[in-house]
Amino acid sequence: LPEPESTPETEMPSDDYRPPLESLLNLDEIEQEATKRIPKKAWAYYFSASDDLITKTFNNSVYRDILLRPRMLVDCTECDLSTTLLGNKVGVPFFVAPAAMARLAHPDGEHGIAKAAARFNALQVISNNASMTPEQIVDGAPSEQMFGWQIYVQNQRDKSVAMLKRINAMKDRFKFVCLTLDAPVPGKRELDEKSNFERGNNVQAAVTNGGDAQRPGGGGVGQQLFFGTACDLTWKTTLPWLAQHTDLPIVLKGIQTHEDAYLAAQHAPQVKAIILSNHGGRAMDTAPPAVHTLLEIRKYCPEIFSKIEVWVDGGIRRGTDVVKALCLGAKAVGLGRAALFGLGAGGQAGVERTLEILEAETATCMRLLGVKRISELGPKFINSRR
Ligand code: FMN
Repeated sequence: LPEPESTPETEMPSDDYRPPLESLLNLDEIEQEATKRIPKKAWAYYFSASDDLITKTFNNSVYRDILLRPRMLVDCTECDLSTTLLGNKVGVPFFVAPAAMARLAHPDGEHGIAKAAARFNALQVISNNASMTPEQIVDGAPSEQMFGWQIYVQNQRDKSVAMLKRINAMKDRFKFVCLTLDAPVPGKRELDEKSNFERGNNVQAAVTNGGDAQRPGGGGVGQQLFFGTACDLTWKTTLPWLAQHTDLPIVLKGIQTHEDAYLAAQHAPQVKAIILSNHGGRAMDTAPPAVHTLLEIRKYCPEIFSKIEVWVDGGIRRGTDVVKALCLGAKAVGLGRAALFGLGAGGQAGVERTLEILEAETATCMRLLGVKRISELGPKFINSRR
């Protein structure tokens, strides 16, 4: 036998070996690469979820139990992933969900995510607690690129009103305000606590958007990253208050039951969409994955699909996950950690790689199903026995 050219030892990559981004083939590999590259505290902040991570784990596994029904002998030469969200054309049916403090992963931060999203004409929802100002993030974005701005209503309402004014002034860029409902108090994220990620230190340095980064008192259990979010929001008072301070359509994020989805739809047309979300398992542990809420809505109040758009997020890792959610009635799916880990793996280029993989996987899935356009997706492609 010929001698091997090198021994296995000499082929072992060194600790600081950086594989080319193209060699990372799926979102899990990108997360693994980011895990090696980003500071431990940033990793703990991104990775962590509440209590026993039951909801987070379920988010990540739930799509595996849904099976697809591919049809044969359908011409799939063409495959168009574009769709519309709130009447705006986007290139792909997935969007970047609001996630705080992207600069902890990489100096490109949310602006790097925006530039990556532009390549795919993907919607980006900017967090209330972003690590760059909304003006910095959208700076230089192509005019057709769609942004939304996410708000946590602050105890000091004047701070929220001031931010809403700033967003209103950029109405040409921001197509909606997204009110997050599912985290009036933070979940108990023990991994995050363990990492000694001190409030008022990294957080203050990272948050530059005028959000209320500091909340005196509290601390301890799950409190490290509490941003002064108000706990006294109600269906009766909060939506009229918000409508008073923004001209933009409202999207409600964090809906987890068909009852609340129904209530949200009662506020159409001001409320134009809901995001079924459990905050990536970071709020209430043992809350349902979004796809369960989607199924509840299909069963108990399917009429709301014609009144408002229903978006989902949580645990999207594969193109097949995207397609399954769309088949069950979601208009779009959001990426939380996937975008952050993409950034951690390689800055803007890492996010581009993440979106490129998901775009290619989604197209492959559609072609294998026998579908050319997003509008053709529906429950007939889902195996109802599961
Ligand atoms: N949701 C918000 O509405 N506002 C936030 O500021 C926010 N920050 C987040 C920060 C991190 C590190 C993570 C992981 C999630 C955050 N989320 C926030 C929740 C995401 O918008 C989204 O609902 C969730 O991450 C989706 O789950 P996935 O991470 O499995 O994709």
